[in-house]
Amino acid sequence: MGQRVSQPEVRVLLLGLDNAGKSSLLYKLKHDISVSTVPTIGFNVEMIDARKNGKNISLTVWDIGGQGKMREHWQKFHQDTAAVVFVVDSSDRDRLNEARKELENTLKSNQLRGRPLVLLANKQDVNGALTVTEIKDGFNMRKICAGRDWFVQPCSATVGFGVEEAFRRVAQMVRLPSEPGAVKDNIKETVHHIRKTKH
Ligand code: G3D
Repeated sequence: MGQRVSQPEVRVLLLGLDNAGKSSLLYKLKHDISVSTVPTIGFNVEMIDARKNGKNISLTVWDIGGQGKMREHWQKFHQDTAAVVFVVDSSDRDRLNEARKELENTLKSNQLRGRPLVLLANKQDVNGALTVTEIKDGFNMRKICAGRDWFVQPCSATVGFGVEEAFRRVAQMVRLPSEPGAVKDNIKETVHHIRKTKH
């Protein structure tokens, strides 16, 4: 953790419908490729080491969930977010439209304008799961992601494939705090802010 202090930190928001696999994904990250966690205050956050342009960076991945209490903080989260990872349950054809609407709404946020998006087509280990092409077409990705970088990554949070690749992709796509147009993230300030306003 000490080593990380001088590393650029960027915030990544992990979103998706309930049951899409967000917790499983964070669990996978925590146990396979991340080295520390900041648990407990109503949401999950993991710090992941990544490389960008030959430098070490930290991605702080926030799963703020849909709990009522956290909603008041959403705007703050959006504001400081450098990239969005949206998780889709590729095995749930019935909820594809609901997921698309959720994503579309998220991308309308002014604070997220121009931020890169990685869509995780999760649960690819399930027989009959929607393919990346089906999801791209079903979500009309070219249209809803106009004006931002985006990428669709097939993965399985339980088996483990595709997850590291996705976050490597995120690291490539984000702007670092030192780059023009970047957003600053400060995990300590945010945790402090939430603790202060929680009660
Ligand atoms: P959420 O945090 O987005 O709500 P969870 O989703 O991580 O809780 O996952 C919901 C369910 O989907 C869990 O099953 C979990 O094991 C399963 N799941 C998550 N990712 C995958 C995957 O890649 N493949 C498969 N086959 N299942 C996955 P349970 O049964 O525990 O509810």
